Order: sequence, then C-alpha cells, then structure tokens
Amino acid sequence: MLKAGKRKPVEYRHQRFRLSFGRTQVMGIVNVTPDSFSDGGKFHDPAAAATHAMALVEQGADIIDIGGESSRPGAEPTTVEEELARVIPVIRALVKAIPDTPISIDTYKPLVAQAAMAEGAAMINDISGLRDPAMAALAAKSGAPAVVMHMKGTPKSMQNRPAYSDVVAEVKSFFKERIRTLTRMGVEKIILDPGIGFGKTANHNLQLLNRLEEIVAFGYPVLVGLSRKSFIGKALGENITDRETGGVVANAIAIAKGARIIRVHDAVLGTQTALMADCIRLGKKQVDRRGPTGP
Ligand code: HH2
Repeated sequence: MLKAGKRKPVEYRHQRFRLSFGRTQVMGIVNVTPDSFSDGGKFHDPAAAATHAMALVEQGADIIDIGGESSRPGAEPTTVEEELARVIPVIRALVKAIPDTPISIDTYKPLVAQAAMAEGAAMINDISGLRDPAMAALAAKSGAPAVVMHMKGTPKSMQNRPAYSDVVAEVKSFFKERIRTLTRMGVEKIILDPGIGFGKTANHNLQLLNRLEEIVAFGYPVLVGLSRKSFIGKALGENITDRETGGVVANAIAIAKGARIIRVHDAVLGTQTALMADCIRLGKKQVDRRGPTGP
C-alpha cells in the first residue's frame, strides 16, 4: 500500500485520451450479449449496441465499456470467436462515431482485448484482475489503463456460498499482490475495482463499500460497478426495476469515499450522481463535466 501523501495519480493519459481523476468519470455500460443480468438481449445487435453507446455519450458518459460475455452469476463462458463477433463491429463503428470517447473492452480474454485494441479500444477492463500473464503483457505493452477487478471464483460458480473471514482484508491482499506483480511487468495505469457482486454476498458488498477508503488508500484510481446489482434489491427489499435510487445513493457514497470511476447502465443518473457528489466533495459548484477525457 502507498504511504499517505505518496503518489496519487491525478490523470492517466493514453493515446489521445486523458482520464482526469480530479472529477468522477462515468463509465457507460454496453452489453453486446443475449443474457446480461439487467439488459441482456437489448443491445445484442451491433447496430443497436452502437446506437445505445452514442446515446450514453450524449447523456454524459465519459468512457464506454463494451462487453461481449455476461458475467452474471451462473453464466457460461463464451468462445473467443463469438465474443469477437459481438464486440468488434461495435468498436469499429464507435471509434468513428465517438472518436473523443475512450472505449474500454470488458473481457478477461487476451485475444479479445488485443483485437479490440487493434480496432481502437483504449482501455482494458478485466474482471479476472489480469491474472492471465498474456493480458498483463498486453496492458504493459500497450500502455492502456487497465481495470484490475477482484473476483472470487468464476461467474459460473462464484455465488455458491462465498465465504471470507474478512472480505476487505482479502480483497486488499489480492490488490497488494496484483500491484506488485503487474508493476513489475510494466503495467503502470492500474485502476482497482473491488468487484461488487463477484463471489460476494450482499453483506460482503456492503462491507467493501463501507470500507472503500482502505482500497482508495493504495493510491490508484478506484472504480465501482454496482449498477442494478442484487445487493441493492436485498438491502431495499425491492425488485430489479426499483434498484436505480439505491444505486444512485451507493455511487454517491462510493464517490465520497474516494471512488473516481462509476460504472453505470443509466448515464443520465450516473452523470447527475457524479456531478452532485463532486460538487459537494470539492465544495464548489460548476464542476466541469466536459473536462478532460477526450483529446
Ligand atoms: N460488473 C459487471 C461486468 N463487468 N467490470 C468491472 N470492472 N466491474 C464490475 O463491477 C463489473 C464489470 C456485471 O454487470 P453487467 O455488465 O451489467 O452485467 P453482465 O455481466 O451480466 O453483462
């Protein structure tokens, strides 16, 4: 862990993009899948996915995260070929249509990440925390920002009675090892993500959010992906259509505790949450939401 006051990345530059962490970055989710837990099938068609991504950017998303395999509990893995067939046409269309917005590829497969980056994706989002050395090598070679997420098990089995003696301590020791290994391999632009819902009960997720400062203390930007997840419904006793308000509150608290990227399905709610939370956090109005992400 970095000592207090030591290096705190204020921005990550890559190619023509600048991700500034002076304000909260909003990552809009585009699932090009038939089976994602909240929007499965809606954007399975590449044209529908590209149109949706453009709408998210119009609504204020700073980053677009494209995924071609659902990681919902119980999901079966997708083949590389199928995943490529889903995401590549969308990335190709978006690099032309929204050239000022960095595109993140949500995959744990190095071949998919490599192909996506060859098409212009500028960020890696790996739910397995770059555990495959080929993914780490790709992140190092490309210099792209890389999301290192904690997951216990795999999507297929991760929700079968996940158990920890101290979930926050376990996630922190995972990050400690990952940071050491990845920085040795030359990965510089690390983003940490506690992996809300990945091998965790509702209480584990709440503990991670409650003690998020301990993850922020590593000194790397922290991303939280909690949009519409089941722990919100469990906390509120609501069903999936009623998880948005709980998500707004949870994201706002995560920002107050130091998260600098929120991953959301609804970019209108996400940008309003980020703006309001940033205004309070910084103690001033008019935080520039159009500030640096693009060229
Ligand atoms: N959550 C999901 C997928 N990718 N990536 C990061 N870094 N953090 C997350 O919390 C995260 C993620 C699951 O949400 P979603 O993409 O909406 O669903 P599905 O995996 O079913 O496509």
